[in-house]
Formats: sequence, C-alpha cells, structure tokens
Amino acid sequence: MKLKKVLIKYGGNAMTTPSLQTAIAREVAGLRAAGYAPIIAHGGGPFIQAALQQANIPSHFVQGQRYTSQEALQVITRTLIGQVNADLVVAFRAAGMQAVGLSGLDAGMVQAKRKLLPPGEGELTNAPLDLGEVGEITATNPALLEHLLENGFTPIVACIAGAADKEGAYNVNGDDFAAALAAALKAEIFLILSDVDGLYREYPNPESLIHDLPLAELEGLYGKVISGGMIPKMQACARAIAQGLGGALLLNGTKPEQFRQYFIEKRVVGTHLHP
Ligand code: X2W
Repeated sequence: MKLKKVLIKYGGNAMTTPSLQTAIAREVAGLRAAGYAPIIAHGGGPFIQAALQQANIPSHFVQGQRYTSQEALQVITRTLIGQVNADLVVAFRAAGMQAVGLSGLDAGMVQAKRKLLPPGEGELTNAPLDLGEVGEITATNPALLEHLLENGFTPIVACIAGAADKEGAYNVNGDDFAAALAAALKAEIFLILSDVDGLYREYPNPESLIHDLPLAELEGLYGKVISGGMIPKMQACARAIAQGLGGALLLNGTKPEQFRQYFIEKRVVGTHLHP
C-alpha cells in the first residue's frame, strides 16, 4: 500500500511544554498507524528568542523574517539542531516512532541563497532590505527523506538550509522551509500547526471559522481575514499548492486531538486550503 505523505510544519508556539510535545508525538504516531507517512519540519521561534536573549544578541523581525547576524546564526543553528530537534526526536521516539533528527544541511536536502526583500512602503532608500544570514530556498532534494519514509523512519527536520552561495548555512523561516519540502515530496497534504483553530472571517467568533478555502478565494482575504503572522503562512501554503501540492490544512497544535478528529474520525476541523 502506498503511504500518504503528510508534511507537518511544527511551529515553536505548539511545542512550548514537554507535555504538549508528547501529546503531538502520540497523535503523529496515530497517523502512522493509520497508514500515513508523516514528515516533521520544525521551527522553534520562542526557543531561539530565549537563546538570543541569553547570549545578549539583539533580534528583530522584518516582514516576518528574523534579521540574522553572523553570531545570531550560530546561536540559532545550535538551538534548532542541538536543542529543539534533539528534544523532538526524544519525544517522538517515546511515542513509538523511529524518529530521525535532521536539518536542511543533511545530504543537501535544502539549499538557499541570501534573501533580499524589496524595500517596503515608506522606506527611505530603494535598496533591498538586508536580512543578514536569512536564506531563500533555491533547491530541494527529497531523496534522503524518501529513503527514510520507505524504510519506516519518521524524519524530523530543523529549518536550517545549506548555503548555495557561500560556505555554511542560512536561517530559513519555518513556514517557507516546510512548504518547500512539502512540494518537493509531493505530499498528500501540508499540515501547519499553529496556536489558532484556523482562519476566521471575524476573529475570534467561532461560527466564522473558514473550513473550506479554494486557492482562488485566498487573494481577496489578505489584509482582512489574513493578517500578521498568518500572511507568510498562507503565502507559503499558496506557493506549495501552486507547485503541485494537493492541499494545505491549518490545525491548532495546542489541541492535539484535532489530528485524530481530522485524519481518523474525518470530522470538519481547521481550515483546508485546496486548488
Ligand atoms: C526563523 C526560524 C524559526 C521559525 C526564526 O529565526 O525565528 C526566520 O525568521 P517558528 O516557531 O516556526 O516560527 N527564521 C528567518 O520559523 O520558527
């Protein structure tokens, strides 16, 4: 039987306590048991924030991307690969999965070049905005992930990319990283875990939660229904769908039972974005 690949973007806001990590790991194990092949791509924003603060390295965001100095990159790489990824491998193994900890560096899985943003409105110069050591993905190679999935392993991938235009690594936004891997793997579904139930027409009125969203309707929602941190998430979903991905699903990672409800009980939860 061909396994259905589910690329899960596991964001830092849904992993703040060990018990939440354990609960999500159990749900992901349930997916495996039900015939899905889960792949985890993770960020770790709150952990990065704490590590940078502790190292006295200033940090700010430009259009949803963290400005990353050379010294910040070192701390971020160590935090994501040495701390967050390792903790997730422990949690997922405890839930019975053969978890394998990786980052985009391994086997050239994700390559990037320096990301330059076009200047925003009201900027004083027309020069592109420099984000430091932030990467824009240029190439992906899912071969290693395919091997692992075929042999029953569950890959857990930290959002650090190899540099195509210099020595070393780049810091990549977790949503962009996960979307690129979802597209490269031709996943059945790209699942984004955040800390809200999905997109609301009128936040936080629960009646206004959007369950079904065709891609064509997405553009009209920016600035109204989609704002702040949701903008890069939805753009990442749209890009992955445009590259051939079957669909994207937003679930609330702080309510791990939503996994079971959606995938096993086939209940209507979250926001499903599709072509
Ligand atoms: C992110 C990578 C981590 C991330 C950062 O430094 O925070 C950039 O912004 P979440 O938990 O998924 O938000 N990188 C360039 O995206 O973590």
